[in-house]
Amino acid sequence: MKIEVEQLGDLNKAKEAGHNKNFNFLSEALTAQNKDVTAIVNSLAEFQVAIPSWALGAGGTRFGRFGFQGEPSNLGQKIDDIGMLHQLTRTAGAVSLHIPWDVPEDYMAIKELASSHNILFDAVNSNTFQDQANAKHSYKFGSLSNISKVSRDQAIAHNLDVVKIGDKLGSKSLTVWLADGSNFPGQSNFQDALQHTEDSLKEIYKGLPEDWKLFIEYKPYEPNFYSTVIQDWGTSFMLANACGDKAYTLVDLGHHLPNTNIEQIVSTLMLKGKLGGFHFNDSKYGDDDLTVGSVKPYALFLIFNALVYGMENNPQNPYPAWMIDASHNIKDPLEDLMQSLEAIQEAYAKALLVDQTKLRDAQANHDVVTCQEILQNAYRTDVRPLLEKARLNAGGAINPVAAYRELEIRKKLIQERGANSIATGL
Ligand code: AOS
Ligand code: ZN
Ligand code: ZN
Repeated sequence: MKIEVEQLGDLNKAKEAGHNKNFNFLSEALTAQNKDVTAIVNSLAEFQVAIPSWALGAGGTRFGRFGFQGEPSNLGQKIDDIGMLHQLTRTAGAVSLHIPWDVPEDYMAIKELASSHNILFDAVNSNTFQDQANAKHSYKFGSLSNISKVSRDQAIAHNLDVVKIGDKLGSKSLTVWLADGSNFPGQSNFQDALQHTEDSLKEIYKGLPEDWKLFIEYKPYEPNFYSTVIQDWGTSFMLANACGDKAYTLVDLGHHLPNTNIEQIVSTLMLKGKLGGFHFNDSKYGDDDLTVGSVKPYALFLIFNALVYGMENNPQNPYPAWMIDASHNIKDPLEDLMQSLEAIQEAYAKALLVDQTKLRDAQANHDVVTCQEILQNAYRTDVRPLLEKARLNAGGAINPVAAYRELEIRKKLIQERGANSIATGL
């Protein structure tokens, strides 16, 4: 399945007049507000989000999985799917591999395939939340936190293997997400579990190449429902500090209890130079992994406002690694990912419109109403023509979802791969 440049050009031609009209109108309005439209469009074009190798299938829940036809059944096909997403959106220029679900068989071939699509290898993800086939020791009662040293050592060794695999592909970071915790009060000793986790992470950290980063993800509950060892950003931050300069906290938007002020967490971490990675999704209740921006777009904008502020004012914080961590359940995974990418770019563009100087002044004058006006003026602007322009400049589609449908890509994937191909993933 390959989209020809001419095909895309023809689709864009049909939409170009409408796009130009909307873009010129918006551009004039923003220029009148002293906004540098070209700079914003360039920032949007530069913003790239990694696609996880487990997100190209339909996903599902523990109650069942309704497959989507034409799913990629091997890593090469997954990278092809991401390449296609990238060609249409120009925003998906990286893949985040899950090990062991997506260990390359032929490293050279996979690297070549990725580079033919202009796809980089972002953070690699380890998996100590399942027992792998032929595993000697079980993670039923934890991995890096396990009371038994042999299980901990096995989990440490797995993470170091993942680093080796990532290193061969050009990845520069390892993401550790632990399911470790307990299901019932009294089941585990909180202090021992935390201490074991810290010691194990330090072992992994020791094995990191000099130019690598370690991202420590937190989550309040699930799959353990009474306690989770790395339950919140504070625990992750503490562990990252215990490891050293190359260790950072990773924020996943779905990993907070309802109504948590995530933008404040982002600000705190960036001030301290410890926000390393970011997983985008949306949720109504918990770690729902819904399409980005589908439930709480204003919250996403406020989070982006904190991210933009941090990127502009916190040189102590590295440029964060962005990834979509969503599940699609009943949607075509590729269409869903395009909707997520659009929502991310939209929130980013709106955050770039916030007049930070005026906001500072209004804050200094305790003009609370103006503070809110500044944020909401930015949020209420329809920025989609800016996104279209960024894509068009880079050779992408004015409207990716429409192009995907007009080109009948899913139909062609089913013809190529068959109706029953199933992708590995969550
Ligand atoms: C789990 O809830 C986390 O969001 C992880 O980031 C991720 O989905 C998992 O580690 C898959 O590898
Ligand atoms: Zn995540
Ligand atoms: Zn999650």
